[in-house]
Amino acid sequence: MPIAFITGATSGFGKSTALIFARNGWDVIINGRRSDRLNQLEQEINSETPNTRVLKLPFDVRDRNIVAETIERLSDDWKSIEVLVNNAGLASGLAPIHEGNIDDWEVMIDTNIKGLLYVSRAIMPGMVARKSGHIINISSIAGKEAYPKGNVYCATKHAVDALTKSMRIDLLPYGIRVTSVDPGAAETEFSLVRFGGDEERASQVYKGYTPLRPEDIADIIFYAASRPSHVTLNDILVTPLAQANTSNFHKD
Ligand code: NDP
Ligand code: 8X3
Repeated sequence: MPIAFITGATSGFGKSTALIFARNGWDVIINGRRSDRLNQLEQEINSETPNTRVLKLPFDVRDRNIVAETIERLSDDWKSIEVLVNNAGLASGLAPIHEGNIDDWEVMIDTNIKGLLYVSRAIMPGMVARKSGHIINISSIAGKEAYPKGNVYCATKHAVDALTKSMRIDLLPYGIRVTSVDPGAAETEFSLVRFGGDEERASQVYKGYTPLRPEDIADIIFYAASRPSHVTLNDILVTPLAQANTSNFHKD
Protein backbone atom coordinates (compact mmCIF):
# COMPACT_ATOMS: atom_id res chain seq x y z
CA MET A 1 0.00 0.00 0.00
CA PRO A 2 1.22 3.57 -0.62
CA ILE A 3 2.19 5.54 2.49
CA ALA A 4 0.97 8.99 3.54
CA PHE A 5 2.75 10.88 6.33
CA ILE A 6 0.53 13.45 8.02
CA THR A 7 1.86 15.92 10.58
CA GLY A 8 -0.55 17.32 13.15
CA ALA A 9 -2.92 14.35 12.92
CA THR A 10 -4.22 14.56 16.50
CA SER A 11 -6.94 17.06 15.60
CA GLY A 12 -8.71 19.02 12.87
CA PHE A 13 -7.56 18.72 9.25
CA GLY A 14 -4.76 16.27 10.03
CA LYS A 15 -6.99 13.77 11.78
CA SER A 16 -9.60 13.84 9.01
CA THR A 17 -6.84 13.53 6.42
CA ALA A 18 -5.42 10.41 8.08
CA LEU A 19 -8.90 8.89 8.08
CA ILE A 20 -9.61 9.62 4.42
CA PHE A 21 -6.27 8.19 3.28
CA ALA A 22 -6.86 5.06 5.40
CA ARG A 23 -10.37 4.64 3.98
CA ASN A 24 -8.91 4.78 0.49
CA GLY A 25 -6.41 1.99 1.06
CA TRP A 26 -3.32 3.94 2.12
CA ASP A 27 -1.06 3.16 5.06
CA VAL A 28 -0.58 6.16 7.31
CA ILE A 29 2.15 7.65 9.46
CA ILE A 30 0.52 9.94 11.98
CA ASN A 31 2.27 12.65 13.98
CA GLY A 32 1.35 15.10 16.72
CA ARG A 33 2.58 15.77 20.24
CA ARG A 34 -0.44 14.24 22.04
CA SER A 35 0.21 10.50 22.19
CA ASP A 36 -3.20 9.73 23.68
CA ARG A 37 -4.84 11.31 20.62
CA LEU A 38 -2.59 9.32 18.29
CA ASN A 39 -3.61 6.12 20.13
CA GLN A 40 -7.29 7.02 19.75
CA LEU A 41 -6.85 7.73 16.05
CA GLU A 42 -5.02 4.45 15.55
CA GLN A 43 -7.92 2.61 17.21
CA GLU A 44 -10.45 4.46 15.06
CA ILE A 45 -8.56 3.55 11.89
CA ASN A 46 -8.08 -0.05 13.01
CA SER A 47 -11.78 -0.50 13.66
CA GLU A 48 -12.84 1.11 10.35
CA THR A 49 -10.16 -0.28 8.06
CA PRO A 50 -8.43 -3.22 9.79
CA ASN A 51 -5.99 -3.76 6.90
CA THR A 52 -4.49 -0.27 7.17
CA ARG A 53 -1.03 -0.14 8.69
CA VAL A 54 -0.64 2.77 11.12
CA LEU A 55 2.64 4.14 12.47
CA LYS A 56 2.47 6.68 15.30
CA LEU A 57 5.27 9.23 15.56
CA PRO A 58 4.59 11.45 18.57
CA PHE A 59 7.20 14.16 18.09
CA ASP A 60 7.28 17.94 18.19
CA VAL A 61 8.03 19.23 14.68
CA ARG A 62 10.05 22.06 16.28
CA ASP A 63 12.63 19.60 17.59
CA ARG A 64 15.06 19.46 14.70
CA ASN A 65 17.16 16.56 16.05
CA ILE A 66 14.21 14.35 16.98
CA VAL A 67 12.57 14.98 13.60
CA ALA A 68 15.74 14.01 11.71
CA GLU A 69 16.52 10.97 13.89
CA THR A 70 12.97 9.62 13.88
CA ILE A 71 12.61 9.82 10.12
CA GLU A 72 16.13 8.48 9.53
CA ARG A 73 15.32 5.45 11.70
CA LEU A 74 12.12 4.48 9.90
CA SER A 75 12.18 0.78 9.07
CA ASP A 76 12.42 -0.17 5.40
CA ASP A 77 8.71 -0.98 5.19
CA TRP A 78 7.87 2.61 6.20
CA LYS A 79 10.55 4.52 4.31
CA SER A 80 8.86 4.93 0.93
CA ILE A 81 6.62 7.86 1.80
CA GLU A 82 4.56 8.77 -1.25
CA VAL A 83 2.60 11.71 0.19
CA LEU A 84 3.74 14.14 2.89
CA VAL A 85 1.01 16.39 4.28
CA ASN A 86 2.71 19.26 6.12
CA ASN A 87 -0.26 20.21 8.25
CA ALA A 88 1.04 20.74 11.83
CA GLY A 89 0.67 24.39 12.64
CA LEU A 90 -1.05 26.99 14.72
CA ALA A 91 -1.87 30.61 15.40
CA SER A 92 -0.99 31.90 18.83
CA GLY A 93 -2.62 35.16 19.87
CA LEU A 94 -4.24 37.95 17.87
CA ALA A 95 -2.74 41.35 18.62
CA PRO A 96 -1.61 44.49 16.82
CA ILE A 97 2.02 44.02 15.85
CA HIS A 98 3.32 46.71 18.21
CA GLU A 99 1.72 44.84 21.12
CA GLY A 100 2.56 41.33 19.94
CA ASN A 101 3.75 38.71 22.39
CA ILE A 102 7.21 37.63 21.28
CA ASP A 103 6.73 34.12 22.70
CA ASP A 104 3.66 33.78 20.45
CA TRP A 105 5.75 34.90 17.48
CA GLU A 106 8.47 32.36 18.25
CA VAL A 107 6.04 29.43 18.54
CA MET A 108 4.34 30.27 15.22
CA ILE A 109 7.62 30.77 13.35
CA ASP A 110 9.16 27.64 14.90
CA THR A 111 6.16 25.44 14.13
CA ASN A 112 4.69 26.75 10.90
CA ILE A 113 7.95 27.52 9.07
CA LYS A 114 10.85 25.74 10.75
CA GLY A 115 8.89 22.61 11.70
CA LEU A 116 7.61 22.26 8.13
CA LEU A 117 11.18 22.64 6.88
CA TYR A 118 12.64 20.07 9.31
CA VAL A 119 10.08 17.42 8.37
CA SER A 120 10.37 18.15 4.65
CA ARG A 121 14.18 18.13 4.77
CA ALA A 122 14.12 14.64 6.29
CA ILE A 123 11.61 13.21 3.80
CA MET A 124 12.49 14.91 0.50
CA PRO A 125 15.78 13.04 -0.17
CA GLY A 126 13.91 9.71 -0.24
CA MET A 127 11.38 11.12 -2.70
CA VAL A 128 14.21 12.48 -4.84
CA ALA A 129 16.01 9.12 -4.83
CA ARG A 130 12.81 7.29 -5.80
CA LYS A 131 11.84 10.03 -8.27
CA SER A 132 8.35 9.94 -6.87
CA GLY A 133 6.34 11.75 -4.24
CA HIS A 134 3.86 14.49 -3.44
CA ILE A 135 4.21 17.20 -0.82
CA ILE A 136 1.01 18.91 0.25
CA ASN A 137 1.59 22.00 2.35
CA ILE A 138 -1.28 23.37 4.41
CA SER A 139 -0.96 27.11 4.08
CA SER A 140 -3.98 29.37 4.56
CA ILE A 141 -5.91 32.26 3.08
CA ALA A 142 -3.58 34.05 5.53
CA GLY A 143 -0.75 33.04 3.19
CA LYS A 144 -2.37 35.15 0.46
CA GLU A 145 -3.55 38.18 2.40
CA ALA A 146 -2.69 39.94 5.64
CA TYR A 147 -5.52 40.83 8.03
CA PRO A 148 -5.74 43.06 11.09
CA LYS A 149 -3.79 41.61 14.04
CA GLY A 150 -2.86 38.54 11.97
CA ASN A 151 0.66 39.89 11.29
CA VAL A 152 3.06 37.09 12.30
CA TYR A 153 0.63 34.23 11.61
CA CYS A 154 0.05 35.70 8.14
CA ALA A 155 3.82 36.04 7.67
CA THR A 156 4.38 32.38 8.53
CA LYS A 157 1.75 31.28 6.01
CA HIS A 158 3.18 33.63 3.35
CA ALA A 159 6.48 31.84 4.04
CA VAL A 160 4.77 28.48 3.50
CA ASP A 161 3.45 29.85 0.19
CA ALA A 162 7.00 30.82 -0.88
CA LEU A 163 8.40 27.46 0.24
CA THR A 164 5.73 25.62 -1.74
CA LYS A 165 6.72 27.50 -4.90
CA SER A 166 10.42 26.89 -4.21
CA MET A 167 9.87 23.18 -3.58
CA ARG A 168 7.98 22.88 -6.86
CA ILE A 169 10.92 24.42 -8.73
CA ASP A 170 13.73 22.51 -7.00
CA LEU A 171 11.92 19.16 -7.07
CA LEU A 172 10.75 19.52 -10.68
CA PRO A 173 13.48 17.30 -12.17
CA TYR A 174 12.50 14.44 -9.86
CA GLY A 175 8.82 14.05 -10.70
CA ILE A 176 7.67 15.23 -7.29
CA ARG A 177 4.37 17.06 -7.08
CA VAL A 178 3.97 20.00 -4.71
CA THR A 179 0.57 21.38 -3.77
CA SER A 180 -0.59 24.15 -1.48
CA VAL A 181 -4.02 23.96 0.19
CA ASP A 182 -5.11 27.34 1.56
CA PRO A 183 -8.23 27.18 3.71
CA GLY A 184 -10.30 30.07 5.02
CA ALA A 185 -12.28 29.77 8.24
CA ALA A 186 -12.62 26.16 9.36
CA GLU A 187 -13.94 24.97 12.71
CA THR A 188 -11.23 22.88 14.36
CA GLU A 189 -9.20 23.43 17.53
CA PHE A 190 -7.43 26.27 15.69
CA SER A 191 -9.20 29.16 17.46
CA LEU A 192 -9.15 27.37 20.82
CA VAL A 193 -5.36 27.17 20.49
CA ARG A 194 -5.09 30.75 19.19
CA PHE A 195 -7.02 32.08 22.20
CA GLY A 196 -5.19 29.98 24.78
CA GLY A 197 -8.10 27.61 25.53
CA ASP A 198 -10.83 30.31 25.78
CA GLU A 199 -13.80 28.27 24.46
CA GLU A 200 -16.26 31.16 24.42
CA ARG A 201 -13.95 33.40 22.39
CA ALA A 202 -13.06 30.54 20.05
CA SER A 203 -16.69 29.65 19.37
CA GLN A 204 -17.50 33.30 18.48
CA VAL A 205 -15.26 32.98 15.41
CA TYR A 206 -17.68 30.48 13.85
CA LYS A 207 -21.02 32.07 14.86
CA GLY A 208 -23.57 33.25 12.28
CA TYR A 209 -22.34 31.23 9.29
CA THR A 210 -21.34 27.72 8.31
CA PRO A 211 -17.56 27.36 8.52
CA LEU A 212 -15.55 24.76 6.65
CA ARG A 213 -15.33 21.38 8.37
CA PRO A 214 -12.11 19.36 8.73
CA GLU A 215 -13.64 16.76 6.38
CA ASP A 216 -13.97 19.41 3.65
CA ILE A 217 -10.23 20.05 3.73
CA ALA A 218 -9.35 16.35 3.99
CA ASP A 219 -11.47 15.73 0.87
CA ILE A 220 -9.51 18.38 -1.03
CA ILE A 221 -6.16 17.05 0.15
CA PHE A 222 -7.09 13.52 -0.91
CA TYR A 223 -8.46 14.78 -4.23
CA ALA A 224 -5.11 16.48 -4.95
CA ALA A 225 -3.22 13.32 -3.99
CA SER A 226 -5.37 11.06 -6.14
CA ARG A 227 -5.10 12.89 -9.50
CA PRO A 228 -3.33 11.03 -12.31
CA SER A 229 0.43 11.22 -11.76
CA HIS A 230 0.99 13.76 -14.57
CA VAL A 231 -1.42 16.26 -12.96
CA THR A 232 -0.32 18.71 -10.25
CA LEU A 233 -2.83 20.90 -8.46
CA ASN A 234 -0.57 23.82 -7.57
CA ASP A 235 -2.64 25.95 -5.25
CA ILE A 236 -6.14 25.49 -3.84
CA LEU A 237 -7.71 28.44 -2.01
CA VAL A 238 -10.97 27.44 -0.33
CA THR A 239 -13.36 29.41 1.85
CA PRO A 240 -16.79 28.83 3.33
CA LEU A 241 -19.60 30.19 1.16
CA ALA A 242 -20.00 33.01 3.68
CA GLN A 243 -16.38 34.21 3.40
CA ALA A 244 -15.11 36.39 0.51
CA ASN A 245 -11.62 37.08 1.89
CA THR A 246 -9.93 37.28 5.30
CA SER A 247 -12.05 40.23 6.42
CA ASN A 248 -15.41 40.01 4.62
CA PHE A 249 -17.94 37.55 6.02
CA HIS A 250 -21.67 37.36 5.46
CA LYS A 251 -23.00 36.47 8.91
CA ASP A 252 -26.62 36.06 10.04
P1 NDP B 1 -5.96 22.06 15.08
O1 NDP B 1 -5.51 22.88 16.23
O2 NDP B 1 -7.25 21.33 15.18
O3 NDP B 1 -4.82 21.02 14.66
C1 NDP B 1 -3.46 21.40 14.66
C2 NDP B 1 -2.61 20.15 14.63
O4 NDP B 1 -1.22 20.55 14.59
C3 NDP B 1 -2.79 19.29 15.87
O5 NDP B 1 -2.80 17.93 15.49
C4 NDP B 1 -1.54 19.59 16.69
O6 NDP B 1 -1.16 18.43 17.43
C5 NDP B 1 -0.52 19.83 15.57
N1 NDP B 1 0.65 20.57 16.05
C6 NDP B 1 0.69 21.84 16.51
N2 NDP B 1 1.93 22.13 16.92
C7 NDP B 1 2.68 21.02 16.70
C8 NDP B 1 4.04 20.68 16.93
N3 NDP B 1 4.89 21.58 17.46
N4 NDP B 1 4.48 19.46 16.60
C9 NDP B 1 3.63 18.54 16.06
N5 NDP B 1 2.32 18.80 15.83
C10 NDP B 1 1.87 20.03 16.15
O7 NDP B 1 -6.00 23.08 13.84
P2 NDP B 1 -6.28 22.87 12.27
O8 NDP B 1 -6.59 21.48 11.94
O9 NDP B 1 -7.23 23.93 11.88
O10 NDP B 1 -4.85 23.30 11.70
C11 NDP B 1 -4.09 22.50 10.82
C12 NDP B 1 -3.32 23.43 9.88
O11 NDP B 1 -4.26 24.17 9.11
C13 NDP B 1 -2.44 24.47 10.57
O12 NDP B 1 -1.24 24.57 9.85
C14 NDP B 1 -3.25 25.76 10.46
O13 NDP B 1 -2.43 26.89 10.48
C15 NDP B 1 -3.92 25.55 9.13
N6 NDP B 1 -5.13 26.32 8.85
C16 NDP B 1 -6.21 26.28 9.68
C17 NDP B 1 -7.37 26.99 9.35
C18 NDP B 1 -8.58 27.03 10.21
O14 NDP B 1 -9.39 27.96 10.07
N7 NDP B 1 -8.80 26.06 11.08
C19 NDP B 1 -7.45 27.74 8.08
C20 NDP B 1 -6.25 27.72 7.31
C21 NDP B 1 -5.15 27.01 7.67
P3 NDP B 1 -0.60 18.41 18.93
O15 NDP B 1 -1.17 19.59 19.64
O16 NDP B 1 -1.06 17.08 19.45
O17 NDP B 1 0.88 18.46 18.76
C1 8X3 C 1 -6.55 30.22 9.50
C2 8X3 C 1 -7.57 31.08 8.87
O1 8X3 C 1 -8.25 33.52 8.49
O2 8X3 C 1 -7.85 32.81 10.79
O3 8X3 C 1 -5.39 30.14 8.75
O4 8X3 C 1 -6.04 33.15 9.30
S1 8X3 C 1 -7.40 32.70 9.40
